[in-house]
Amino acid sequence: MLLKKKGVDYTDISITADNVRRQEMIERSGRTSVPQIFIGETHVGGFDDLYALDKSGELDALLAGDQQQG
Ligand SMILES: N[C@@H](CCC(=O)N[C@@H](CS)C(=O)NCC(=O)O)C(=O)O
Repeated sequence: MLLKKKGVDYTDISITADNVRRQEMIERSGRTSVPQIFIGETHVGGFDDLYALDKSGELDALLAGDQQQG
């Protein structure tokens, strides 16, 4: 909802029935909980981490950087 509110286009990958994607998520994030949020190649973490980044003002900069890279 936070990303939607910001008008960010994102892909939601369900790992519920996909062990390959689940393994990929664990390898890339080092975590097993969901969601694991990535902006470009940057691993943000879960929702708490995303919210903290927004509060500190770093989320907008990260999103802007990702859009510049395409
Ligand atoms: N602090 C995390 C909490 C995430 C969380 O509790 N996820 C639950 C599902 S809603 C989960 O994945 N539990 C299973 C696990 O931790 O492996 C966040 O903000 O994203």
